[in-house]
Amino acid sequence: MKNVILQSNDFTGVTFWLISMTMLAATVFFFIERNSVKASWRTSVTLSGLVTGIAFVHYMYMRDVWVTTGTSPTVFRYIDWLLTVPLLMIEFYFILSAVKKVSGGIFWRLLIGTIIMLVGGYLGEAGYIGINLGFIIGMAGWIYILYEVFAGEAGQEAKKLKGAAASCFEFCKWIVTIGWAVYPLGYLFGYMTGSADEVSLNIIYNLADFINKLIFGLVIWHTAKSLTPASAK
Ligand SMILES: *C/C=C(C)/C=C/C=C(C)/C=C/C1=C(C)CCCC1(C)C
Repeated sequence: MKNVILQSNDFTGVTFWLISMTMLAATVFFFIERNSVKASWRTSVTLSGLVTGIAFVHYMYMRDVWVTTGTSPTVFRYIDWLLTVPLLMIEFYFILSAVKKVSGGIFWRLLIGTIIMLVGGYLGEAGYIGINLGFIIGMAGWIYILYEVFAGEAGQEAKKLKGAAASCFEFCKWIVTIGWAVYPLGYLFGYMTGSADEVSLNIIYNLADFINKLIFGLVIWHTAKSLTPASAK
């Protein structure tokens, strides 16, 4: 218990503070803005607000733990992930259904695949099952949902989209491929091989969350806004 207040040279601690504040601001923003977009896009913007709202509360806790103890176990993050990651993933269903009629199967496959990915990772990281088994289950879940948005039914439906909705789906698809790769890499280097230290790991996770939760939400909001005719505002 060396630091009980935030130290000015504690860069990781500063990023915990920055992210918690921006998550709060984003939450307020998304909930106010949801009423200014076309009805078919409101659920998507609401989900974005829920994601940043849950992350905000969770970051406040991780931030305090970090400042007082100088650590923030990755297992803590799973509490946030178990709620926010499924909400992010079902955004693909809501992007599609904002512009066309799509089957509910897409929704369930995205939700279930995401939960398998997270539960596998959690069980592995918390020590309930083997490290490798947890990683394999987690990777299988991730590959399954990537398949769904690239080549599965969701991916096929997305090919029929046009304009802003098409670019939105495309952008979100790459976020869950490249932006999300940080977390399995964290599992690999932080937990399986132990070669990444907690300071760098937490900075990277904090930055990744900023992109994967906040920028992701902003792109959806921006798309919703651009597809809302002036008369409907
Ligand atoms: C806002 C938080 C986000 C977007 C967190 C995403 C987390 C993942 C994509 C985690 C994925 C994992 C694997 C693909 C395999 C190993 C276990 C996980 C859970 C770290």
